[in-house]
Amino acid sequence: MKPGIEAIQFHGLDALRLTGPGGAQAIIALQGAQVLSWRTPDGRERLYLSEQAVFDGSAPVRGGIPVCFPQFTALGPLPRHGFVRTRPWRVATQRSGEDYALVTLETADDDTTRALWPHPFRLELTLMLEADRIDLELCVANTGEAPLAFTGALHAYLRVVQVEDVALEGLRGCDYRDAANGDRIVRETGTEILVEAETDRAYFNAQRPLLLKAANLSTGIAQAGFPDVVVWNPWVEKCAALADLPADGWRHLLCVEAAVARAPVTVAPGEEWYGRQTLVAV
Ligand code: TA6
Repeated sequence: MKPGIEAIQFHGLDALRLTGPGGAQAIIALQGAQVLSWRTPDGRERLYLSEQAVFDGSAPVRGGIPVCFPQFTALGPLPRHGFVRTRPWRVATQRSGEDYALVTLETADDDTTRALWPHPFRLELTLMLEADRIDLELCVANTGEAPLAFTGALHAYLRVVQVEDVALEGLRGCDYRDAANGDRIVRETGTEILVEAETDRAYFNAQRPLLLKAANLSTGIAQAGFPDVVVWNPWVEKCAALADLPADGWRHLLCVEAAVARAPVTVAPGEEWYGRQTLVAV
């Protein structure tokens, strides 16, 4: 099948299905510019999407790759993880070639966003699908006349068979804020991170590529522009408290997020900022 892009409905949401070389597939919803599925040519689904996710726009969809902007988690007065997750985005460009399919979605400020946050802005999210990888690039354009400061993330939910069996490499030596343990700052000394309890860590200035070792769902993870990496798993109790996750949801997901999670990034009037996350099936 040749690479291409088609408009579909996915759980009632307007979405695009990208087909890449070898039958790779990705689905991105116009709500939130949220990637909701990524399948490699071997047919394996690589992203976690909760079977209890809400698709009616009343809450962000639990899973896939939510775009968090202009606030990461509760680091400010805005709704948690900002306000673009439930916003309608529109298709700006779409194209495909022999070995890729690519789509750019965009959204901008309006009365609703300015009531919460006084800044004119335009966001573009570009998804590029190739045989064994996806690239997501977020562009933040300051279309106003004053500087704009933001935090945020590409909050990727990676699917794993059993989170207790995975190891994440590449964060040794980084300091992290441990939100599951009173926000203390800790230096990572392990070569591999194992998930054995609730884990909610923002690793600062984490610039090396990461490797999620997870049997037949192993993934290489790289980022640019985003300074920080967030690693999140709610574990048993937090998972039980989240209505849009099944009781065993925690076991099948590990969020590895390209983030601006420590200090806000400032974009000058008329300027643009770019951040990218690449996921490669290995
Ligand atoms: O990125 C980690 C985190 O901020 C966690 O603290 C956790 O609550 C998660 O994101 C999910 O946030 P959400 O608003 O989607 O429930």
